[in-house]
Amino acid sequence: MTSKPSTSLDTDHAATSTVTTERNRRRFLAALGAGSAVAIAGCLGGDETTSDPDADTNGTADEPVIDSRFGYTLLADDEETTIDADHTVQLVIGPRDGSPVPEFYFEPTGLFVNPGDTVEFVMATPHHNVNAYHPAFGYEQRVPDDVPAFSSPILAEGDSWFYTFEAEGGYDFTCAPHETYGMAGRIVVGSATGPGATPIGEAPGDEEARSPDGTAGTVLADPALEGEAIVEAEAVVWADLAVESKQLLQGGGHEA
Ligand SMILES: [Cu+2]
Repeated sequence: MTSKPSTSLDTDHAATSTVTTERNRRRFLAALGAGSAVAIAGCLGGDETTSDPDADTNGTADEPVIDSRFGYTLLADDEETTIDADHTVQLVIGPRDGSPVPEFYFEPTGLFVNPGDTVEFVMATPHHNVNAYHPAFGYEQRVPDDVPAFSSPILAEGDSWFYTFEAEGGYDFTCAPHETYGMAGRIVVGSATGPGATPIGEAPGDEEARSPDGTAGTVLADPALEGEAIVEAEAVVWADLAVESKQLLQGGGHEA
């Protein structure tokens, strides 16, 4: 009925905060999991069977799984996880002659791998992703049949994303934030076959399927990135592509 003085309200608020903090602490302890609880119980009770390997939850049991849809993201500050990759591709931002708009590219831009090989995509610069040209994303199909619509998150400098290329054939992919600037690449797995080996704009897809957009389309159409050329060279670097293939078609800076 009577209004409380403000100091009382403050005290109530402080008490509520304390309760909330305590609840969060309990949730945190619960989140540590059964393995930790066993370890703590072992300490308190003098249990001598603490050598049970199942009680050790400190990461050693968690083998990284490279998902066929989401790959595996390894953040730069994760110093405990290591994954063996067969190949490395850098995601790069570099200067562009005669334009303030930089070049965005995969290095190497074309790569040959064997079926089952794992590729580490290294964020040499920030704010990129790896994004398949897949019908589920609204594109013409430029990956082998039955390959999931794989993509990485948009990542920060120093992060890595791992993907294992299982099915044989050509795989085209882009960096979604920088597609129109020409950031696209091609990996040939085993042989230059399948939908990804067809010319740009001629791969399977419904009427509304988009082809690689902007400069990504001209980059992927560069003769140096033809499937057989990649098989021959094993790696095609950005400098191997013609200057005309890299010219900006959208996003400014293009001069006829
Ligand atoms: Cu990018």
